[in-house]
Amino acid sequence: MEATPGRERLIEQFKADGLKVMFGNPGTVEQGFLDAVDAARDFSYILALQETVAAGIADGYARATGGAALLQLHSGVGLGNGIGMLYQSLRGHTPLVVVAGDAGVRYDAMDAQMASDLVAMARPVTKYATRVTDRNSVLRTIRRAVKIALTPPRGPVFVALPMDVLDELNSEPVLPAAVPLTDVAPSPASVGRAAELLASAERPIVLVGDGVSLSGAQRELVAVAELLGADVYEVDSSEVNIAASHPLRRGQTGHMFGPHSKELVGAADGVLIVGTYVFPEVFPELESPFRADAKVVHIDLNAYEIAKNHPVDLGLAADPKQALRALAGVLERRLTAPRRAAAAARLDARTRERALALRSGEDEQDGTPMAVFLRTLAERTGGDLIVFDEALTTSPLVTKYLPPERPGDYHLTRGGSLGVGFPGAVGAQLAHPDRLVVGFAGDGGSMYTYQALWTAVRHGINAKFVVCNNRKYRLLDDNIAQYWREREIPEHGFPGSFDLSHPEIDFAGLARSLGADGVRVEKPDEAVAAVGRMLAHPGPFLVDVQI
Ligand SMILES: Cc1ncc(C[n+]2csc(CCOP(=O)(O)OP(=O)(O)O)c2C)c(N)n1
Ligand SMILES: [Mg+2]
Repeated sequence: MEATPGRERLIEQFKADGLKVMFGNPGTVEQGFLDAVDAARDFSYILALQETVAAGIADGYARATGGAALLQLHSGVGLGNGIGMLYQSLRGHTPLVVVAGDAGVRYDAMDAQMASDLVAMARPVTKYATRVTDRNSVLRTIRRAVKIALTPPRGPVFVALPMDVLDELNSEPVLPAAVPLTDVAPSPASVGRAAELLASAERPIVLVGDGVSLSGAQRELVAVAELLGADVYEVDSSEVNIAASHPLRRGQTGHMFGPHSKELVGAADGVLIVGTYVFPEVFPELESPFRADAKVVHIDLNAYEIAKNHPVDLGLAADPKQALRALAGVLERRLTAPRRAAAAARLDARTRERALALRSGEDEQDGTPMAVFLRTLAERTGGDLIVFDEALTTSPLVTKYLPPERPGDYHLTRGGSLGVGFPGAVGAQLAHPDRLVVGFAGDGGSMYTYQALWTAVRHGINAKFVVCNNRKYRLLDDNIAQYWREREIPEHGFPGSFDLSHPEIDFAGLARSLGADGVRVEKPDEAVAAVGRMLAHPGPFLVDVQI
């Protein structure tokens, strides 16, 4: 193949891997490459004004497409800015292909301005980090990075691209990366053993995470849960792994407190863990939260997470869809009539409970501006929208009115890094230009990445944004109240650093200054009008809802 400059060939490689959009923020050491990007056909660059924003948009785009996304950062300083967001991509298993320029291999010994060990910086927040130093290993390295990013457990990868290496002629073949298929089923003997361990449980539970949605195993999960009559808890779940309306779905175990999760899972005598890890809390229980005699089966493609902290009786490194389908088949054949009847009774009880809860579902927040806004939005759209949820303490209200039902229609923040909601919505909207996408963020969280609105306007990405404005870091108030209770410290005023009440932030004004439009909602009737304006507005629009 005829040799061409590496900076141009690299773009051909990205395109061969289906990476036709690059999110980023530029710098001088990437200038030659970005020049080539401008000239390239069928390849676009989405400009963000800060690297956290670029990383967040790329993350949202990858989550919404289900594929990889390409992120360009500027040298060590840009990578440094992006690292908090890359951490959440790592925790959430987003396949991001991250590249950054450096001045050139020829300058390595100089330790000059901008020089830094990019690979060492990227390593803790990526699955794989490397630097290309040979002109004829640029494409090979990118292919390897793409393969690693997309192979479960998925995650971000990093490739440093020195300017002099990209300026040289490159004669590598342009070929798509070969990503291995991982739809592997466990052996019949292993599935039989799993069924044996779980079939006799009288209080079975299933703990699920995003490994279920990645393998498209929602239907198989429901089949197994119904056969066992098992409650399903979501653990570290940020996608739709089971429809919100399914009677066996019991919600999330939570990200903060181990004792809370233990309370939920501690009585179970049969535990099936699928596509997640136990447990994701910031303050987990150090002892196993399961009953000593509980039988625990863990299915995941991510073998690292199986029995990571607590022993299991059986671990299956297998694809959740394949494994659950096989397990459902065996349970169908082997469950005795009394066991089936008991499982059906448990499912029945949960179905009745759910119906009752729906009937008495009124709560004191229902008349608030936020509730009216959400109810109106649900009515006007018939629930046909994509929600990117970083509403934090307002999230329960958001999901009450806009329940996560269909895979792909709901993405929850993950990994603990604030500022995911608005960029995430921009990425999801770019992935689905014909859908309505609404990003929800707290007043605190939104301010980490507010510039995402500018990017949306600049590139004609018509996402909508909602600030859940309580003028505080409310989650921190809630958490410190728990800390006081645990230590018997008397309640007192919350730390001043958790307060955002002054000076007041004019979120709608801020949206306008970035080229979007916006409105503030203080009263319930204003909420109804705001939904109308938001839906009618032809571009990015922000609603600041006072809580
Ligand atoms: C990058 C980053 N900085 C700080 C924090 C710590 N933190 C966790 S929750 C939170 C408050 C979020 O406030 P807001 O978005 O307004 O939501 P609310 O809790 O009020 O619902 C903070 C500051 C974090 N998780 N990530
Ligand atoms: Mg807040």
